[in-house]
Amino acid sequence: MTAATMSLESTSKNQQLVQWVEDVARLCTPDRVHWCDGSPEEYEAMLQLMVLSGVAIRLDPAKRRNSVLVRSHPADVARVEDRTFICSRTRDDAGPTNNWEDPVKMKQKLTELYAGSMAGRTMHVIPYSMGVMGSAIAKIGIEITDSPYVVTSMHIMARVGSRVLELLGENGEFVRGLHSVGAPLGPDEQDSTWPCNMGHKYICHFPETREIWSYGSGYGGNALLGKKCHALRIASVQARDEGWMAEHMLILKLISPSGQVKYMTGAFPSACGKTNLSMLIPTIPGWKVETIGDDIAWMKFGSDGRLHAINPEYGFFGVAPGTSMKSNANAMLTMAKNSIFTNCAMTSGGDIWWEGMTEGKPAELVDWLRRPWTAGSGRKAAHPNARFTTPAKQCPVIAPEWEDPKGVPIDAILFGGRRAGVIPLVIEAFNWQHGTFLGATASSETTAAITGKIGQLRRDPMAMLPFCGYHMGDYFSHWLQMGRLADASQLPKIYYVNWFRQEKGKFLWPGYGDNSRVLKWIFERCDGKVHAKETPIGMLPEAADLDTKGLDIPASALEQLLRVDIEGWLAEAASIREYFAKFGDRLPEGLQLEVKKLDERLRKATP
Ligand code: O2Y
Ligand code: MN
Repeated sequence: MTAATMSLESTSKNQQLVQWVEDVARLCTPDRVHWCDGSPEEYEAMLQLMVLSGVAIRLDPAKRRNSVLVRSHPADVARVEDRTFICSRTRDDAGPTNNWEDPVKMKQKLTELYAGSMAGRTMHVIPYSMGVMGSAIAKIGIEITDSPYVVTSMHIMARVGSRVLELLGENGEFVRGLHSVGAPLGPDEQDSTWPCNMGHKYICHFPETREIWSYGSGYGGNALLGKKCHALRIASVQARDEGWMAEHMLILKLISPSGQVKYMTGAFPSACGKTNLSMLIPTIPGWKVETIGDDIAWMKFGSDGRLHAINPEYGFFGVAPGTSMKSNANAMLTMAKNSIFTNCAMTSGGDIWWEGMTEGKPAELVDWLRRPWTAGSGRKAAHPNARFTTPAKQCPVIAPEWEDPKGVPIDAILFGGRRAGVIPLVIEAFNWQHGTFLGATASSETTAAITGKIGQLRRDPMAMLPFCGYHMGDYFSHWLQMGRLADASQLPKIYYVNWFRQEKGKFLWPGYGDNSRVLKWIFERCDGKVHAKETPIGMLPEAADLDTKGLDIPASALEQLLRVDIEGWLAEAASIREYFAKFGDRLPEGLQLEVKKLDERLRKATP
């Protein structure tokens, strides 16, 4: 297939879809409409278009087969939280943690922007399934976009193509995603290498009608609408309404030396190493991790009464800088072929490079801004949010059951954040309500990458702060409600972990593969095989029960990592109370009770 032979006729029997596509084409006035079939030929045709227009550059196939490097506009390099809106009918339904705009007003404004916005371009219609096609947990979406980069990225990140339309049939439901880079072309106008709109960027969600309208950005989470927009913001609303959970969580499978298996999900704020944890190589002999997903989990109760999780995605869209054979060998091996690299540097040998990939730096590169770069320049060669987009099935440790339509039964849910003080290495929740409380209070000290400010405490409940499509107080209630739906003994146990504890500016815990030592303790707790001590903040390991064999860690560091700092926790409880006040009367009673009980337990323990 070449760009000239792309399918221009609708292949759908779904009249609502056909009508919507016609309406959008009338509004956006593209030169042609292309219905994506999801074939390898289509992927190649799109890559070729990107290469010819200067958006993409092919990497040396001897080094990285069938892979390209794409460089974006310097003003379009990441998700834009301040331009992301939840346009629910009322402001209150979006809640205090989301930007809100009236849906009618927002649609008026965006309709004006979309008018003629695809002139000179092709409008691609991408049918996609989040989750294995036909799974009872999966959902269908259609993304309309004028960006070939989005088409190729969606090929990797979701299950795309004609089969989705067959599954949709005449009356199937789907999430409608409309995306335009907002850069129409005049008849003789030359395209830029990364079209986007400098003046207007909007990433809008209409939760009641399950619609996404994105305008002005061609980058990542702003443009690949199946991911954050659909699989988290819209899906969180669908999940609330239908009694399941859409979470910002990795899914991993931990295998013991005797071959026993536990499945765990983990919610960590962006840039806390979720991808690394999901494909970790344990340092404890005989233990193995396999990957199910690195970013999003959809969870639903199965007929066995247990919570089952699927990874709705088909690929990984990971942060490149810092990824290396040392920090995440499995990710490096996954992206050895068939991958798209965005905003990485390029070597003289036609491969990619980023900070932290190798011990030393190459002497010369072309940086992500296409400028010559030398090791002594003092500049970063790759953008800090440079990304790899790579098929999950290429991961050497992908679990064989990662595409099981039933999902995998979850034994433990992990929450975490990046905290230098107070929060111990691991806490086990007393029960589901207490676990929900731990998740709701999750926090990180900010790195420059998140807010531009360093060391400020940012609460990121369940790592969903940028991704919850409705009022966060109602989201907490939904968590508590899910707990009530199941027999307590069938529910996953809940943990809070903190790999980032420091003393005098030095990390106390080695992290990376050694995090498997904490996972092992959790595994054994799930089987009731290891003791935990009851403390005011939750159940904690005895130092002797953490497997530290072969680890050079002083007893004092371990003691510090597992200590309950009563004074610090009293301050933490006060800060949580202040944070919770933000949710007003939408904060569920169960969470109010948990902060009160925490405070009481701490005061009782005060010497
Ligand atoms: O900046 C972007 O558009 C990417 S954001 C992202 C991508 C993959 C996984 N997680 C995230 C995130 O921000 O949580
Ligand atoms: Mn994420």
